[in-house]
This record gives sequence, structure tokens and C-alpha cells, in this order.
Amino acid sequence: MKKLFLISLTLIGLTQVGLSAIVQTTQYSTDSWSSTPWSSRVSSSDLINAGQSTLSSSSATTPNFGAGGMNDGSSSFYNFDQNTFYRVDEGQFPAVATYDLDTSINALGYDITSVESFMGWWENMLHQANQTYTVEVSTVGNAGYTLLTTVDYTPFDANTYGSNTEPYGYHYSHVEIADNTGILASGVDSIRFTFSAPEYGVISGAPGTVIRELDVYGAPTAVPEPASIAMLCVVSALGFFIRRRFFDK
Ligand SMILES: [Ca+2]
Repeated sequence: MKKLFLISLTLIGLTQVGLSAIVQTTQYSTDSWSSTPWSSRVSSSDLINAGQSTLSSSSATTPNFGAGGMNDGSSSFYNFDQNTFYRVDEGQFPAVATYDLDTSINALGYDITSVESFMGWWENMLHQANQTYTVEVSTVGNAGYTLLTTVDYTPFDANTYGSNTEPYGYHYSHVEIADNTGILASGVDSIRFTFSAPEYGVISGAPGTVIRELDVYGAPTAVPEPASIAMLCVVSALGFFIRRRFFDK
């Protein structure tokens, strides 16, 4: 009886884990520079955008140009201030950008619902538009970070597009990270991006990654409603009763 009960709990746990899945939606473009792809999707009011009350502080390792370009609310196609460029040959990988969320008002942190990344330069080597990075989150009360997901989206590679040393071209990419439950993580007070060097062929020009924008969407984590707390108490009491009734004899 005891053994059967424990196995059932395990199956429920596995089922619930199985219900939650991170979904990455990817797309790329070779449109001309006269129209910046997906510019209408770039947000200036997401959780980590500069100037938003939800962002308490941010830091990033030093890029070749555009240190503030990742969260400035712009995807301008050739502005050095509004895009961030990390170069392989200047030793700028892995590159790390960290965004701390304000918990002075929202003490329980934030529910992260989606993350979007826009990359590419208006005239570039192909791989500057490839996306290889991890997203980690830290939650309220915990100093460390937990891996949320790894993005490895490289639509522009030598096998697909021929020479990786093409000096000019129009290459852009966009990744959206979401969860089929609607929430990627709860109680988050910091989010960290770590970019790794893109794969490239013969070095000619400037191998690296151009990040136009990172958008993080979400809302303050809600305080549990009294009814929910009452239900938790009932469930806990029931569990205690079952344990006493079946296991402690
Ligand atoms: Ca933004």
C-alpha cells in the first residue's frame, strides 16, 4: 500500500513536468537595409528596457560598440549606439549582460512570460546575425542563477549560404522564447544573458554578434489570494492526515 502510493505521486510529478515546455520561435530575413525586419516588435516598455521602473540596474561586458544598445528600445539598423557588437577577434566572448529587476515595489519578483532577441547588422558577415546564448534567471531570496534555456539558432552558416566571408549583405534574425504554460519563470529578480562566439569560417572582416535588442516581457508575481492560501492549508492538512493515517502506524 505504501509503495503503491509513492509510485502514484511520482507519476503525477512527471506528468506535471511534461505539461510545461519552453518553445522557441525563430525566423530570419535577408531583406534590404531599407526596411529593418521586425522593428515594430521591438519594445521600449518591456521589463528590462532602460528607463523602465521595473529595471533597477544593468551591466554588460565591454563590447566593440553600443554597450547600451541591447535594451534601449530601438532596432536601428546602422546606429553604433543603438546596437551592441561583440567581436571574436577582440576577445569579447563569452559576453554577459545582466538585468536586475526592481523588487522594492514588487517584492515577490516577476513572472517572465517571454523573451525576444533581435540580431544582425545592415551590412555584415553572415554570422553576426546568428544567435547563440543562454538565458538564466535568479529568483527572490536566491543569489545564484538557474539556466532557463539555451538558444542555438544559426540560420546563416557556410553550408546554407556559401562563403562565410561575404563582406556585404543583409542578414537579420529574431528569436522568441515562451512557455506553453504562459510563464517561463516566477519570482524572478534578475535575468542574465551569456553570448558565446558564433561559428564562422575564414576570418575576414569582423566575426562576432550584433545584438539589436533584448526584450523581456512579464508582470509582477502576484500575491496569493486568501482563497488560494486557504486551499493550500486544506491540502497540507489533508496530506498530513494521510501520512498519519497510512504511514505512521
Ligand atoms: Ca526593449
